[in-house]
Amino acid sequence: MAITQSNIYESLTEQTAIALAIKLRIFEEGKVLYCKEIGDGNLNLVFHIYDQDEEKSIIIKQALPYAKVVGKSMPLTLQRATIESNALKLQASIVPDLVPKVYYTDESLAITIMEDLSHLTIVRSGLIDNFDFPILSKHIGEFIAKTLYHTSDYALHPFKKKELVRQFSNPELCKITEDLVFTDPFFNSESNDFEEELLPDAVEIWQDFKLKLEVAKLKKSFLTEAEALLHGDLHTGSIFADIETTKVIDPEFSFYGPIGFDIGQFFANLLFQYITSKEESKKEKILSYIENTWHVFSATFSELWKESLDSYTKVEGYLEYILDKSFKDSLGFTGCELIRRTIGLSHVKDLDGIEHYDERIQAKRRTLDIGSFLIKERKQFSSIDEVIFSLKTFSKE
Ligand code: SR1
Ligand code: MG
Repeated sequence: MAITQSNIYESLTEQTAIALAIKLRIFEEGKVLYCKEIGDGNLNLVFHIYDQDEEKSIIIKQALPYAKVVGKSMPLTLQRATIESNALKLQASIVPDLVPKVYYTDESLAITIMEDLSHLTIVRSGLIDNFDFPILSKHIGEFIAKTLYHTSDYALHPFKKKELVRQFSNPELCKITEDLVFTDPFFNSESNDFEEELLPDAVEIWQDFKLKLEVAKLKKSFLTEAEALLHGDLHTGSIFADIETTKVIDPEFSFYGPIGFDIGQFFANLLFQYITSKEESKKEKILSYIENTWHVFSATFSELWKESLDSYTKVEGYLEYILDKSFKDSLGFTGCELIRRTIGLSHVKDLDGIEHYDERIQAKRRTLDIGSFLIKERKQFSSIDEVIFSLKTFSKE
């Protein structure tokens, strides 16, 4: 992978993206190239470039100096492109089959050129369209367990671990999560965004001091526990998949945080489909994805734990303590993600895509209720089966 610093930053257009691909000789000389900007995320430009015979294609991802979803009033560091490409590179050394290949990066232009995954489906859209992803939970359970274990103090020499903590210091993107996930939705903040009908539900959240105390504890974990290198934004829009392949993309929010965070974000984004689906069989399938993700995560992590050279990992009960803490934390983080995607700044199409207005409001109310419940009651749960049982009971009430 080449990394250069040869250019002055300028945001690309479809034409200049093609010119860059030609300059870098990524395609055979003389081929006619086509390009389309396909970015539908909140922050970046994404160019899909392919040749006339559709034999070769690439993705050029470029960070903008501001958050696309808000505009120039929300400036944002270009350094996130470097964090993202370094995280992809590190993840590739641990789980090469579960991340896209990086071909080239340019820090000054804030670009990463990578494998085109457009033959796969973004999991959020696929789930909304009722696709099956039979291997997804196994792959994500492994992705989380392996990337987190291998970047933690359980696996690394303390000097290496601290060097990585420094390398992946990501204050601006962490601040987005601190505000948008942990703070704004729980207060009457300007950034919040919800339908008028949900105002009484939002006010109930803002006045629920038991809930806010628990969110404060979760935010404290996020702020202070440099346990492992997280993906940092592991929602279903950050995963491409089909029936046999899974690729995790977009780790620009990567930083050292608590193990439960990635798990919680993934659980929450699956739960949107559990909450909005009307079909019993689909609801069961979503719950089975959640259950299996946890089982694969804990089994894989426990297996890797045996390799640890840290003396304390041999002490009876320590692994169980780490797993139990991560499990309870993950339920709390799930709740925060459910609530923020409902009344906070950045929404999801699982909820906003429900065309019938009353149905959408009802789905959002259920999301807020489940979110608050998981945050407040997370410590009661000691197994994923209990959580699944409780979610089923919750839906019937
Ligand atoms: C202003 S950025 C909003 C959200 O988009 C990203 O994908 C993260 O989830 C962030 O919170
Ligand atoms: Mg993203």
